Formats: sequence, C-alpha cells, structure tokens
Amino acid sequence: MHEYRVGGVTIELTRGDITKQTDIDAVTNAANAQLLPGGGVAGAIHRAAGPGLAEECRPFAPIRPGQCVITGGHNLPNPHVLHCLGPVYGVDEPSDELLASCYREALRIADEHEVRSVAFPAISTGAFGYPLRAATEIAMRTVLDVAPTLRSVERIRFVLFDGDALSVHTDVLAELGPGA
Ligand code: AR6
Repeated sequence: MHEYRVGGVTIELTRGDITKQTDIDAVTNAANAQLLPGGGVAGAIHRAAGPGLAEECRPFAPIRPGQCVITGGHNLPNPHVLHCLGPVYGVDEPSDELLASCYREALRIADEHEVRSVAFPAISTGAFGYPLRAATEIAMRTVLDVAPTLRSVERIRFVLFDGDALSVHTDVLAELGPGA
C-alpha cells in the first residue's frame, strides 16, 4: 500500500479487488446508466452485494455521465456504494470534465453522508475505453483538488486491478502530488 497525505486526507494506492475492501465505508461502482449488474466492476459489485442492490438502484436509473448516486452496501463488507457513470471515451464529451465530475460528486456525496473512507476503481478505463494515463491524471488532480474541502472523508483509496494500473497511478501521484 502506497500512502500520501494531503491536508487531513490520506490517499492510498493499492492493487486488489474493489469488492474486498473490508475496512472502507463506501466503495465506488463504475456503473452503467441503468445501474444494473454488468461486466467489470459493476458485475463484481452486484454479485458480491446480492440482488437487493439492483432493487435499491432501480428508482435512481437512468443516471447521466458524470453523475453519482449513493445506496447501501447490502452483502458487501461496506455500508455504502457510490455509483458513478463514467464517460464512454470518444462518445460522451467533454470526457475529461465528465470523468472529473464522477470523482468530485462521489466525494461530495460521501462527505454529505458523513462517510470517513472511500475506495475508487479506475472509472471508465475498462469497457468505456478511457486511456489509463489520461484517466489517472484526471482522477488524481480532482482528488487532490477536492481533498482540502472535505470535512468527514479522511481516507481515499484507489483499488487497481493490475500492476500496470498501480504503477501508472503511483507515477502520476508522485508527479502531481504531495510527498510520500
Ligand atoms: N476491482 C477493481 N478494479 C476492477 C475490478 C475489480 N473487481 N474489475 C475490473 N476492474 P470497468 P468502465 C478494473 O469496465 O470502464 C461495465 O460492464 C478494470 O480493469 O468495470 O467505467 C458496466 O456495466 C478497469 O481498469 O468500468 C458499464 O457498462 C476499471 O476497473 C461499463 O462496464 C474499470 O473497468 C463501465 O465501464
């Protein structure tokens, strides 16, 4: 686990599975507009949470790119799920602003719900095709920008599925960010 401090917030980078974050209050789903189980992160989160999650999601759907909604965690080890719809790269424009909005909105809503720790996957970098390095720069810039404004959230963890994504996140945070 790599750790960085920004004001009162710790940013953590780790390799792993977003559904296995037992010490985190709110995990983020890289959702689809209908908030249904899909592939990738959405499939894994809905599988682990059980059918109650899709049922709770139904009244909120569809959501727009850049939007985020919060639900309970059902059978996940986390009390909350933040469902973010990332932009489809090359289709939903401006994709950089829509992707930044996902991270900003998720943190704003988490803070509003007095959540203390949030985990993110690399939104839009799978089925939605966003180039990993560009997406990582947006994610890190947004989190560094928002962190000083948070009252409740004190820990933000990026859970990267493979070693390549972890090393890109580590490089980008070292370039942009606070000292380790
Ligand atoms: N834990 C952490 N990261 C994961 C996991 C996991 N369990 N599984 C995949 N990743 P994606 P998107 C990584 O496709 O691009 C779905 O079908 C993956 O390697 O889940 O926002 C939905 O239904 C990639 O780097 O999300 C939507 O239709 C990143 O998480 C669509 O895909 C995001 O990959 C959303 O596409």
